[in-house]
Formats: sequence, structure tokens, C-alpha cells
Amino acid sequence: MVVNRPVLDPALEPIREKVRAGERLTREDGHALYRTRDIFTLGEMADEVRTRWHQRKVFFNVNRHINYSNFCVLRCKFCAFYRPFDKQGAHAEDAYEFSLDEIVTMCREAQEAGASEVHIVGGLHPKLPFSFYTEMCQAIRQTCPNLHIKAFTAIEIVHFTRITKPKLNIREVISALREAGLDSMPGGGAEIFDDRVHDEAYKAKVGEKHWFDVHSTAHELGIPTNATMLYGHIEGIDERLTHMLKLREQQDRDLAAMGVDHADLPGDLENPRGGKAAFNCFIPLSFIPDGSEFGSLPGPTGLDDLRTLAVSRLMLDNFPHIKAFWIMQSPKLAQVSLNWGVDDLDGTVVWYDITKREGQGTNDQNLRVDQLRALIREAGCTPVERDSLYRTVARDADGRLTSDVTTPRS
Ligand code: V47
Repeated sequence: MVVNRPVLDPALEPIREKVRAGERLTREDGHALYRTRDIFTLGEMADEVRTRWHQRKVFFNVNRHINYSNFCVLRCKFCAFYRPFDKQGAHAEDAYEFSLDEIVTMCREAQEAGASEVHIVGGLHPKLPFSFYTEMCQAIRQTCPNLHIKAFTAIEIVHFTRITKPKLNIREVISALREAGLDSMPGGGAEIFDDRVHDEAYKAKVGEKHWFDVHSTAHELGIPTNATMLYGHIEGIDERLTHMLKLREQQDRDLAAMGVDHADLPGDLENPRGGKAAFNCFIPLSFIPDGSEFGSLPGPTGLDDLRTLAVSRLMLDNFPHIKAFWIMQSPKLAQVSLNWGVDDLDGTVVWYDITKREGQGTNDQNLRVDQLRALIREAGCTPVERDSLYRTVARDADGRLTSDVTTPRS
């Protein structure tokens, strides 16, 4: 629906023309969108693009996040999740690592509760061998054949290349995980693609080159992935826009390898296709300061969250989906964002350890399907239960999955 309310900020007039004509926005346009106080026009433009892609549909999935261990060799200043591994065993009281049996039990429980996806990520554990991760995928695949395994950030994949003996490269590591049952990969670990921010906030972590190497390799292998951006800490607006533009360029290349020209989008985008894949979804992650070394920073405001989600929809014209991860933006703001360009809320989540809203908080972070549906309906949208590849999920009268939710192997 094209709305003809007056644009309060003249700087948005030419951008609105471009958006209506389906033209690509520039970095300068991005700055104008971030600067404007006319957030209603910003929202309308983002909503127009979102509607072109998905009409009034809002996607959610029934999933379970599993954070298999919080031991990590890194010390990222934004992170409250990691616990140092002490060789003498004097670990923090709340340090943990789940056994393979425990992980499989969680997956079985998730499947019994109707989940179509498990989302599995953890810290960079200094001791666990690569076989732990391949056996994890194998055991889940064996026990829960129709549960989509979305697992391991690019940072974990690079870590695995370093712990394999003999050494495996990125392609070999991803291929081994896929062989073991991995279906797709999440978008974590991207943070902000900028050297200054990298060196000040997460110096020991591999940088953008590795992150892109992992994702482009996954795409070449036909494994779809997502991309994130951790915003609202020490980065500036220009760095956020650089981050988005780098992702947009990469997505152009990966779509071209799938035979898709970005100028033809929005359109039907089966992903993977022709044995290749691309990014499915962009997820701006709202920085939660509590408990991290950056704990004294204020974190993003509600308006910054809303604006960042809307700007993402407008700048990333070749990404099919923009997700508000309600765990970080909060269910209330995530609901509002459904009219500001967002078409996906992630899922039921159930348990989450990487961020907690109220200081020490709780890991039980769960939205039921009826709650997700109600949030979406109240925003004037149509809830659609999707699988990890954004196909509509089919269930029988008892709620059991009847569609295949794993990634087709070419
Ligand atoms: O990699 C860490 C970020 C990521 C904090 O792909 C923080 O569908 C905010 O990547 N405040 C993990 N963010 C989460 C993630 C994700 C979540 C949901 C869906 C998908 C997907 C991916 O969270 C980490 C890091 O970038 N993070 N600490 C923090 N204090």
C-alpha cells in the first residue's frame, strides 16, 4: 500500500522516490535515514519494501536455542556469556559444558515439543575436539531425523580449523559438519565489520575476512546462512552502514552464483538453488550491556532499535528477510518493528544464555506459539509458521510436523 502522507523531512523526499522506484540506496541515503526525526516516513518506506517482499506475512518458527558451553578462549568486551577455562579446574560456578547426551536429550525434547529447528552455538572451547561437534550433529540427526540443525557461527568454524588434527581448512570443516547432519548456519560473530571497532572491542576474535570466507564457502557448498550486526556499543552510524554495505555486496555475488540478479528482486528466491546458497536473513542484534566489560555503556534506545531495523530493510534490498530477535529487542519493541520493515521474529527460543535482560537474569526465555501469533496479529500482520528455509510448515491435526524441514542436499 502506497501512503501519501506528507514527508516531514525534505531529505527523505528523494529517498522515498527511490524506494518507490525500487532503486538501490546509497551510504548517503543511509545517513539521511539515520539522521531523520521523521521516523513515520522511515517506517512507511521500510514497510513498503517489506510488503513488496512478503505482503503482510510475519514469519516465526518453533525452535530451541542450545548454547552447548560458555567456556571461551576469547574475551570480547561486549560479551557477558563467556567464562574462562581454568587449567586447574577452578572455573566460575556458572561455567558449564553440556555432554553429547545432554544435547541430544534437549533436541529430543525440542522435537517432542514440536520444534522444527535447533539453533546451536557456544563459546570457543579450548579443549573439546572437533569430533565432539561432528558427533553432536550425527547424534542429533540420528535421534531426530526431521529436526533442522542450524549451528556454529563463522567464529566457531574458524576455531574448528585450528583444532583439527591434521588441520582442515574452512571448506573441509564445513563439509565434514554437513556430512554429519548440519543443515544451515546462523549469522553470529559478525559484530561490526570495521578494524577500529574490532581492535577496541574484540581484538582476539577473527575479523571480517574470516567471517566472509566462512559464509561464502558455506554458500558455495549450498548451505544457507544468516548475517548479524551487533550495534549500539562503540561503533558509529557510518560503521553500521559500512557493515550493511559489505553484506549487500557479498549477497550480490552469492545471488549471482545462484543465477539471481539483485535487480530482479523481490522475487521467488528458493534458497539453496542450483547447489548454491546465499544469506536468508539479516538480524540486527541490539547490544545488551549488562554483565559485560562494556556494562557502563547505555546500549541502544528503543528508537535506535526501530530505526536500525527499518534502515536495514531499506539498505539490504537483496536480503529476503529482516529479523527482530525478540530476545534482544524485547517482545514489545519487536512487535512494533513489524510495521517498520521487519518480517521475522525468530522463534520460541525456550532457553538462551548469551544475553539476559535483567542483569543475572534467567536462561528460561520462551515465547509460546500462541503468544507469537497474538503479537503478530495485533500488529496487523498474518502469522506464518516457517521452517529454517522460510518454507511454510505443515502439521497434522496433532501438531506433528508433516513437511520436511531439513535442507535438501543437491
Ligand atoms: O555472535 C553477544 C551477539 C550473537 C551480546 O542467525 C550480543 O538466525 C547483544 O548470532 N548483546 C549470537 N548481542 C546471537 C546470534 C543470533 C541470534 C538469533 C538468530 C540468529 C540467526 C543469530 O549475539 C553473538 C554476538 O554477536 N552478542 N553478546 C550482547 N551483550
